[in-house]
Amino acid sequence: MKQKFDITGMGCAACVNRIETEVGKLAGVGDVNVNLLKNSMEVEFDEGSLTIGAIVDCVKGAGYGATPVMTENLNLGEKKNS
Ligand SMILES: [Cu+2]
Repeated sequence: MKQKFDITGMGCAACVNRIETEVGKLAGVGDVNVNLLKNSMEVEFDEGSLTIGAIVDCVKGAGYGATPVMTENLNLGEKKNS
């Protein structure tokens, strides 16, 4: 599956490299894409061998913050009053 994360604490391209390297080491990760300008990360991984929480922990271990972004596939059940 593909999951997007909001990343905090990045300051330069070295931060991007560091996160991509660390997350890329996780078993089950297929592709990691970090965007410095958008402060976001997209990870493609095998949900059978890795959890979103483990990815968040990995980013935190590297010294940054990560929050999973809900995609349009996930209905949070929020309704707007009209
Ligand atoms: Cu940096």
